[in-house]
Amino acid sequence: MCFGLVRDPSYNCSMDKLPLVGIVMGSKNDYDVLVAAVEILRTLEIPHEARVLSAHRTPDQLFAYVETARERGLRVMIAGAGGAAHLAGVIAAKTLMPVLAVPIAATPLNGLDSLLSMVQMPKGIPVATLAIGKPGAANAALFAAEILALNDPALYDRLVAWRAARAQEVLDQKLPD
Ligand code: RP5
Repeated sequence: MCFGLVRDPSYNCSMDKLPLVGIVMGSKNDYDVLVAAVEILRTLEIPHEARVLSAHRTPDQLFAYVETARERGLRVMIAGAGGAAHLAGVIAAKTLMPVLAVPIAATPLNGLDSLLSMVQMPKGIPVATLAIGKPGAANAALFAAEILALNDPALYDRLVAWRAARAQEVLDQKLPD
């Protein structure tokens, strides 16, 4: 459930609070990658929503979504898409919220097409592009958390604990004899 202004049942909301992070993907098939972002946001207790919208196939609906995003409480956008991936750039063109882009390997070019489409934004419309695939999706969520933690000490503490746990995982690794 989502409280507040969200009435569209196609929104996938989380944590019974107004979402702070909006995840948009160009196809349901991209969710296999974007789920890595969802998992991080859940772990860090950051309210979020996820939705399928395509820059090419549903441009009007994408514009409508982005135009109301800030007034609905969203503060950071994560956009994942494959191929000629214009999703993040189009979102960035319509908002001043930070837009974090996740390139997805969805074509025979294995994500390089998506990476270059996202990273080569023209001066004036910034998009922060992460790595191709799940590592990029996870890092997009962590980056979103770092942005939100600037004004949320409790979230900052959760990030500190999350990173300490990752360090401990490495220190606990044992090599075979
Ligand atoms: C992009 O085209 C989507 O982001 C997806 O990665 C890719 C292929 O879309 P589908 O044919 O899987 O729906 O717009």
